[in-house]
Amino acid sequence: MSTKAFELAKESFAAFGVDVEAAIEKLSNIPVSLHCWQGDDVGGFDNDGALTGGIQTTGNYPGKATTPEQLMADMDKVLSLCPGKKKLNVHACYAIFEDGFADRDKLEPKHFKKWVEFAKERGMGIDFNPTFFSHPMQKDGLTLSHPDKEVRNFWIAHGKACIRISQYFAEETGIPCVMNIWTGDGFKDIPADRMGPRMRYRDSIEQILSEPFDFNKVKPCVESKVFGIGVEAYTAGSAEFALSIAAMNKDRCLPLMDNGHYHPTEVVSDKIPALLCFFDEIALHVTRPIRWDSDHVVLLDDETKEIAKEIVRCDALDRTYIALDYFDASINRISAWTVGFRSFQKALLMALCTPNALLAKLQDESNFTELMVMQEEVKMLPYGAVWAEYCARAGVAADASWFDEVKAYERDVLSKR
Ligand code: RNT
Ligand code: ZN
Repeated sequence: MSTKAFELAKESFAAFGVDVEAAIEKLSNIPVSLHCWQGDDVGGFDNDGALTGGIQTTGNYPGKATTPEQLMADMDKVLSLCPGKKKLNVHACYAIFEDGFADRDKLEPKHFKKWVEFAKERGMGIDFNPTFFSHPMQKDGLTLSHPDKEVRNFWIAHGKACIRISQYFAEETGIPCVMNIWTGDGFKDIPADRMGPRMRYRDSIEQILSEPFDFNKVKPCVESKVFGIGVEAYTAGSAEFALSIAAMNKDRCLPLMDNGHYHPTEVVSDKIPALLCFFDEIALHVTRPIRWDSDHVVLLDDETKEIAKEIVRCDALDRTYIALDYFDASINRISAWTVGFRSFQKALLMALCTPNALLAKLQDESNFTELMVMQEEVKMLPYGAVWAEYCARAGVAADASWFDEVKAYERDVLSKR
């Protein structure tokens, strides 16, 4: 069934020693975690919907999901428009209360039963996130690093509850659950004590990690951030902090890098191989930073391609947990979700079709002139024909015709909400 264009592309790539059949096969087995929070602007179901605590969505495009059923239906639409292997990424604030409300420190596996059913029916694993924001116990912008022990204990209990829920997800699905700890803890203006909050943050995370779990099944991570909205001067979970805590607790914790969380000229693509020299496994949030915002929809831009390339050429596809993390409330959310997922699929496909060994050889031979020539040359290889074939085999549109379905869904479903 493959097209003439694909057959020709295959030959073009083969001339560089690239086996596109192998690339397609590989790509269809790389799990990429699809975050539920693009569907409702990080609202969740356990609070009044106001997003507080260092992150913000902007825009109010009509039709956002307000119930678990709507969110799941929307996500299903996205899944049907994207090729590739998906994993589900859920935040604790998306608990579904069938027999009464439970606060964050009292959450149990049963509050996520519906998500397990959803994931299992679709053959997906689940990743999880304690929600350290949008809650009254986040006091003065602080959670795990708050000076008041009562506040910290509430959030430590939340973290431990989430470890138990993560273990449940892993056991139910048979797929490891990445559990990511991110807090917006920090200060708007110049602090008088930078170390105190970090010492308390460290202690709280270590208490959470003391909850028993099987590290083969649950992969706790700590995500760093350079600054947040309303916490511009200082964040407790800085890059050095998060990396160090993961390094000091290597038998139970991974570092998580979100490429929207660094100074603008720093790139996560360069940090990936650095971390892989020291950690067996790492985790990523793939996003797109723009000025002060860390969470624009992922596109097929240079850094996205470079991130995918590093994962592939470090041979780290099974050492890297990939999750998407963006939320745009100003455009059709189904479309935003889909563009981001498809863009990262394209980036991975391009990385897998790049003659990485050939290029690395030129570098090792210090043949930098030819390396530059070849790096430019491979940019024009016919990736599009391979993408079209990959999508055809996955039963999804290769071109933008998927957007017709989004328009129909907007007309028939979203606009009626
Ligand atoms: C925020 C972090 C964090 C969140 C999610 C919702 O800057 O990137 O990962 O986006 O937990
Ligand atoms: Zn993130």
